[in-house]
Amino acid sequence: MTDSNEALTSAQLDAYWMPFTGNRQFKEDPRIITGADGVYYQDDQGRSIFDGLSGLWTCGFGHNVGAINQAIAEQASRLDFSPTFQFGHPGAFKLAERITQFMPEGINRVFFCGSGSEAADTALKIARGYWRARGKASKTRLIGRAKGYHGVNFGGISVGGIGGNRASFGEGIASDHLRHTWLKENYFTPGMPTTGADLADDLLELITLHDASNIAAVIVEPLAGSSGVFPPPHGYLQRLRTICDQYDILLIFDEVITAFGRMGANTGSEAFGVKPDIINVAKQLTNGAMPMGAVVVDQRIYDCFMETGAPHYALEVPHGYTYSAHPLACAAGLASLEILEKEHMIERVKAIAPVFEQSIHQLANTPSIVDIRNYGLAGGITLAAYEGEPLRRPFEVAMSMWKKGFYVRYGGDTIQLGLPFIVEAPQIDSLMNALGESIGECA
Ligand code: PXG
Ligand code: PLP
Repeated sequence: MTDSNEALTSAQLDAYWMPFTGNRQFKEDPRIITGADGVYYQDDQGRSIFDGLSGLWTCGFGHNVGAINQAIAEQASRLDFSPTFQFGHPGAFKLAERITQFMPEGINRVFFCGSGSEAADTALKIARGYWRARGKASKTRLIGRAKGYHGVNFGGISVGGIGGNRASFGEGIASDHLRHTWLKENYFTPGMPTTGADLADDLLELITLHDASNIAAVIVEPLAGSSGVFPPPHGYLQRLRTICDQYDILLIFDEVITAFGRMGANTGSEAFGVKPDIINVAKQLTNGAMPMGAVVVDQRIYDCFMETGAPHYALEVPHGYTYSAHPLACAAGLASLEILEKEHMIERVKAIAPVFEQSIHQLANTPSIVDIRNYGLAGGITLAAYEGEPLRRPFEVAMSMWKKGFYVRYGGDTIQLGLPFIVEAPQIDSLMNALGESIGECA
């Protein structure tokens, strides 16, 4: 067993370079998760811990979901791996078609990859390739947004807008950034901020600077998740869409967190009423049970690649990953989308989201909270910095929560919540009570 309760040796602790982790602190005081069921984890001390981020925004249906586990096991016994370069297996085609049923009309061609980061770089390459196929090869620059997160690969960090994730790694690819939409006047607004739509006009300034003939695409998260949960201001995404249409720029929605239910809709696109040209998904696609991402494109983009006049046996896109459309991931995806639909997960999110909204905003008067934001089952709390140590308070709060039996995510100056879709009101209550206490302790 890889997850037995036997204590890890220091050689084992030392050997693993943990991702996005303070390795030195962790290894002094390890937090080891050994099991999970429903909305709870078990740790190596036998404690039960409420999962306040659905894994890493992945496990909306809770953990240890029988139908998903079974689908993976059955697939493994039939076909463990199959090449997807020049050959295919049924699950890939079935899942592609199934995904399109959750996408806006016309966004119906699916390129598989292994993660949200791979989805970001894939989408950016497709955008550049599209303009080249259309004879506009100078359209290469990619526009992101401050506070944007598009994973950790070179394309993703170039358009990404979280300083810490870029600054350590030198030159990226040609990009530029819109300002973020976090305005003081909207602090503590439940749901979507009322003002800020005009920030989309930043794109006009970037067009003046770079010229539309040099810009391939704009990529944004419809709701910025990772940097602390920032719902879009009313009208903002509409305005971006209008400008992209006016200047022939592709609009990419990175929906790695927002697709498949968390917004109380199939996608953020549906929740906010704006249709992009490309939608990136990952995480909830397999309920986190297998790594998988996908880039779903408007059919006219796919058709453009098919119609370049190259011989019919030629590759249209020299791009793909060994694990693109891995059979086990496809099986997990098909089982997950079945659950999303048959168990009315989106209706459950819609029903519980108002309880979450009310509950998180009850923390508003807690000292050292600067702002609270929410939409669907995503919430962000910005905490005041200790003098000269902006990152310490969220870390202390999350550690205090862990001791109390709650897993919440901390990053930058925020605490993030991404509740499981199956959460119940009393669980939200206990979570918020504990959070209020923990923030109070770190005042
Ligand atoms: N795009 C978006 C919008 C994401 O949220 C990625 C791309 C990258 O996906 P991968 O699968 O390569 O990690 C993400 C991932 C957090 C948190 O604490 C968020 C993510 C990952 C881990 C933690 O909010 N988002
Ligand atoms: N590096 C080497 C040496 C490889 O042979 C391959 C794939 O064949 C890769 C990287 C890319 O790996 P992946 O397709 O899993 O992204």
